[in-house]
Amino acid sequence: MGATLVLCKPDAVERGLVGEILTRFERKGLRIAAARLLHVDADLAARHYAEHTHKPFYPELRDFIGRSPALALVLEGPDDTYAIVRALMGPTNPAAAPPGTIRGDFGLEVTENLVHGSDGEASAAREIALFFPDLEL
Ligand code: 3AN
Repeated sequence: MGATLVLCKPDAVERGLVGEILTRFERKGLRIAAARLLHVDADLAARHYAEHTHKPFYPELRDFIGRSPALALVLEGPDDTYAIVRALMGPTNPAAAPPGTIRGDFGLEVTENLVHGSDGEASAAREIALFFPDLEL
C-alpha cells in the first residue's frame, strides 16, 4: 500500500473542477483517506515548497497557492500511488500536457496548473505530515 498528498489548488476550487478531478482519481481506483479544505498561508507554502523558495517564480507561486482555499487530500492505493497520481495529472506545464491528463484537459498556465501531487515516497510522507499532522495511515 502507498499514499500520497494531492492538492486541488485554488484555481481548481474556484473553477468548480474539484469534482471532475476527484472523479478521475476515484475511477482509477485510488481511495480518499483524508481531505481538508484550507487556506495555504505563507508559512505553510514555504514549508511545502521548501525546494522552490529561492526560485524566481516563488513569490507568484506563494501568492497563487494562498489566494483562496485549496483542497488537500491523501490518496491511498498501491506502492507507487504517487506515480499513478502524477501520471493522471500530466506534466507541470499544462500547455505541454497531453489531452487525457488533468492539466492537459483543463489548464493553460504553469503557475495555475490545478493540482499538486507528491513527487516520490519521501516527499509524500513529508507532505502528508505537513497537511495532516494527526493522520495515522
Ligand atoms: P509539479 O507540481 O509538477 O511537481 P514542481 O514541483 O517542479 O512541479 O513545481 C511546483 C510548482 O511550482 C508547480 N506546480 C508550478 O505551479 C510552479 N512552477 C514550477 N516551475 C515553474 C516555472 N518555471 N514558472 C512558474 N511556476 C513554476
